[in-house]
Amino acid sequence: EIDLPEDHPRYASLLTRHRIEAGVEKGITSKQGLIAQGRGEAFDYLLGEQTIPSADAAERAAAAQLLLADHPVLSVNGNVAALVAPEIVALAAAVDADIEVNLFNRTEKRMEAIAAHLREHGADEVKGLTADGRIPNLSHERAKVDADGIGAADVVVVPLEDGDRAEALADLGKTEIVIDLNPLSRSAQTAAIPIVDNIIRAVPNMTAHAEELHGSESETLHTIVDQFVGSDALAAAEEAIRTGAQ
Ligand code: PTJ
Repeated sequence: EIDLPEDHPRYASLLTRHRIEAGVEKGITSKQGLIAQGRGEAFDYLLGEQTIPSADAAERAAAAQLLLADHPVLSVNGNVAALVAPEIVALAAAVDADIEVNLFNRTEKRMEAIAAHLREHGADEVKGLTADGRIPNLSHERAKVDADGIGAADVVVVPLEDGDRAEALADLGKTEIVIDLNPLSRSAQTAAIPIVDNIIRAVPNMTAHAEELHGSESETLHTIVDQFVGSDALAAAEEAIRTGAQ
C-alpha cells in the first residue's frame, strides 16, 4: 500500500483507486476495470460514501441467504480481487462458500494471476480454472464456469457484474446476490438480493452479519430473507442518490 494521509477527506476513495491501479499493474485488473471503478465512485459519492440502511438490510439478508444455501459460491473478477481479496476469503470462511474466479474479459493469464493473489491472501481452493461448465445463452469465453463451482451453485454472489451475465445466471435458476453501486444497472435489477454499496464496505459487513447470525434457526434466517424486498431496496437507494434522503 502507498502512504496516503489518513486525514485526507477522500482517504477511502484514494485508497480504493490506488488498489485498482495496483491491480492493473499486477495483471489482475483489466483496463476496463479502471473505467468501472470511476463509474462506481460517482454513485458512491452521491450516496455519501456510506452504507445506507437499505444496503445494510440487504447485506444482512444476503448473509442469511448464504447461510441457508447448500452450495454458495462467491464470484471474483479483476476489480473484486484488487479491492477485497482478504475480505472475500473471510466471507467464504464465515458462510462456507466456494470462491470462483469468473471474468468478463477472460484470459488464462489473468485467471492464474487472480487465483494466485487469492491464495496469497489465504484462500485454500480457488475454482474457475477447470472451466468444464457453461452458462447457456452467453458467448463462449463469457460462458465458462466450473461445473462443480458456479455450475452447481444454488446461491451466487456476483459483485460488479455485467448485466448479460447476471441475467443468464438468474435464468439458470440461481439465487443471485449482486453488489453494485448503480441501482439502475441490469445486474442490480436482476438480483434476488441487490446490494447498492461499495464492495469495500459491503463484503466485511456481510461477514459481520454472517458471524452474528451463525447458529440461528433456519426459520429465523428464512424470515430475514423473506422480509427483504429487492425492489424496495433499489427504490431506497435511488431515492438516496437523487435526494440525499435515506
Ligand atoms: O475482471 P473482469 O474481466 O471480469 O471485468 C470486470 C469489470 C468490472 C470491468 C466488468 O465486469 C465490467 O465492465 O463491468 P461494468 O459493466 O462496468 O459494471 C460494473 C458495475 O459495478 C457498475 O455498475 C459500477 O457502478 C459498479 N461498481 C464499480 N466499482 C464498484 C461498483 N460497485 C460496488 N463497489 C465498487 N467498488
